[in-house]
Amino acid sequence: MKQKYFSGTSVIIGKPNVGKSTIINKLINSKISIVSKKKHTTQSNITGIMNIGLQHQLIYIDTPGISKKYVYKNQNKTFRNTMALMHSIQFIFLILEKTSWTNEDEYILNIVKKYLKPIFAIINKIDKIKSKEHLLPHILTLSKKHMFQEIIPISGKTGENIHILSKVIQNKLKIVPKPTFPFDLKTNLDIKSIVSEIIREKLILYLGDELPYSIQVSTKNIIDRNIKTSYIEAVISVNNTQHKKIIIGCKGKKIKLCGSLARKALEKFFNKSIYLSLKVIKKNKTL
Ligand SMILES: Nc1nc2c(ncn2[C@@H]2O[C@H](COP(=O)(O)OP(=O)(O)O)[C@@H](O)[C@H]2O)c(=O)[nH]1
Ligand SMILES: [Mg+2]
Repeated sequence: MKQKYFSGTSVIIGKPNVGKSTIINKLINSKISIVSKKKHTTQSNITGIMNIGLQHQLIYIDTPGISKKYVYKNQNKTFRNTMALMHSIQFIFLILEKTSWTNEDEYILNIVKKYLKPIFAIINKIDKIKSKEHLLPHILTLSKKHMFQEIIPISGKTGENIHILSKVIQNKLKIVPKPTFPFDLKTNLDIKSIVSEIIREKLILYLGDELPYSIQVSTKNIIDRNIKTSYIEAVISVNNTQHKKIIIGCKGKKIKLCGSLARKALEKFFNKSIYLSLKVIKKNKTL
């Protein structure tokens, strides 16, 4: 008899900073998407894969936050990319923050409900809700906004209730003739992209609001020197000399510190010693 597979893709959407990336990392138990206090950290759609046994594959897509002002300008490529996904996914996880429901949430709901896919309202950051008795009336209010499949309170940070997200879709998966991704993958990102994202996260963390949004990190080489050590070479591209100065800092102090934070995070990720070489260049200039 032919082997059957079950698969389903959920897109994780919401305003910036509601915890979308934290949730995908927790779901697949691996850091594939950048988390930060700064808005608009996630720049592209990132796929996380959760395999259950050898037949069930739950695919999650983390997306950049949707912001009314960017959509209005209609020049937002990331928004268009997210919307392009809507036809091929099965479930929508609309991430909301604590007991709030804002105009932006309403706006996002109105956009995504047009795709007629089941929408789950996910109330994130419940660890920050002081009086839990506010939760129930909020759930009631939400249930009047839309026929949500379910309304689920969770904490991406502590992991509370996170398993419910996979449970609710597990018996709604569709039968597919072959797995969408190989069963040993956790993400479709290649290893160089993951390394670049880890470095970008540390730059955001350390440079905060000073950091220009336009920077790009690109990992050029990952060379295994031996089983215990790898050499990684990455390039940070910036738009102009001013941005370059910001990142390098006085006597190279900033880039050194960011490099050291990134190296530690990479050592944790690879579980080996890392020698990290970071270069800052102006865009369109080859090395
Ligand atoms: N207390 C708390 N903080 C959270 C939770 N989820 C995310 N955060 C924090 O919220 C901020 C934004 O998270 P992030 O995942 O980058 O949000 P995104 O922009 O929606 O992807 C970060 O500082 C996270 O640590 C949560 O469940 N509880
Ligand atoms: Mg994010």
